[in-house]
Amino acid sequence: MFDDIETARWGRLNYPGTGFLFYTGAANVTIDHNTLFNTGPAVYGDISANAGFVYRNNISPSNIGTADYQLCCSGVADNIDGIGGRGTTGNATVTLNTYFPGAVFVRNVLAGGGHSTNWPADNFFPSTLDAVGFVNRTGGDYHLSAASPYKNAGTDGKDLGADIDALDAATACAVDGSCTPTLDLVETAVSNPPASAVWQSSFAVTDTTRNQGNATAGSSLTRYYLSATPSKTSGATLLTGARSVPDLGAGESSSGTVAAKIPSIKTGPYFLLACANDTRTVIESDYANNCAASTARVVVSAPDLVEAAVSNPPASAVRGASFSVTDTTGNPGNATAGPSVTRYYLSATPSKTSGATLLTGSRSVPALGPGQSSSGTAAVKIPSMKTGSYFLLACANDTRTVAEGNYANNCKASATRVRLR
Ligand SMILES: [Ca+2]
Ligand SMILES: [Ca+2]
Repeated sequence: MFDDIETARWGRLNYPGTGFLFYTGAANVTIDHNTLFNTGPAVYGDISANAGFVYRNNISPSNIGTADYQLCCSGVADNIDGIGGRGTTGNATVTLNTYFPGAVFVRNVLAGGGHSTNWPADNFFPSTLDAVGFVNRTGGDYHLSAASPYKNAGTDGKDLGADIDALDAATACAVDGSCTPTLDLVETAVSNPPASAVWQSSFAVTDTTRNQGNATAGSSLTRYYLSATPSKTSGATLLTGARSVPDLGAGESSSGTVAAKIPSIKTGPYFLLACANDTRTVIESDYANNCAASTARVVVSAPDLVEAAVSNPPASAVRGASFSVTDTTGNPGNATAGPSVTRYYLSATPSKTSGATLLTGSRSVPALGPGQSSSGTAAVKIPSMKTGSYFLLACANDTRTVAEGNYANNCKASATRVRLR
């Protein structure tokens, strides 16, 4: 919305009262949905070809008699109504093609101008500004009235001219000084998670972030949590996956769907939380309202592979020798564990440390449902290693093909030790 574009108020340079003035090959300029009150040309371009020019859905006076020309180029100095160019005046399409290659010039109201061949097709030429149908032009209300022929007439189906409601909302504070600009992002909706899920699985979350402040908020990040309570506390677990939310004007919302992945957490029921501006890139007046909780909860379950039993090694052995190990791998977790591999070590201590030596030979364990176990015997071979006294360790899921939250309980040591000679 541009008002008071006039020489009396702003002085005069070369192009008095011009709305938009551009020169010298300005490329890809788009002027869309503006309302302007200018005493000179609404738009003026000159000097050289200006490619990619878009002028659409604008309302302005045409100003015959107060300006030399409307949109022209390359030395045209005659008074014309419309778009002119050297040697092309009289044919708007040729002028545009010559001086504004690729131009779009449609759905503009040019009030008070004559409809001539100097204008491209699909523009509007009411006889006066009052014929445009503003709600109260002299009173400064530039909404279009319900009776205006230019209501919903834009290329996008919106009213021609500026979006006065959006403008009022965005400038309320600046214009009347009655309030302090505030930014306040909130979550207005979050989808329910699946009824059940296992560790390391992903599911889709759809949510809506809204700016209920009275100024434009910059871009932000909405993140997701699983939480035992519907409010976010320090115990909430951040999920992998976040949603980028673009700039939001006052009252604007952004909805979207992303995949969120559950990390290894304690099993049990959880609410899904969506939290706006979770990295606090936007400075807000209120952060207490940034999270929304799902109404339903997801029950998170997980496999947990453990070693329940392991046989004793021989009392003594030599390096390079083989022996049999019988062990039991179980799943006391509450979700099915996929196939896994149990491997074996000799270790100076009953717990597995970096000093443990992996033996050649392993055992394939099939998928195990909750509470199930698998026993079996494997032949293992002692590699070249330091002599001494060692425990035999059997370690479930030792290649970590199954995602578990607790890997600390995966190994079991023999009761007796082998003396390695
Ligand atoms: Ca907030
Ligand atoms: Ca485990």
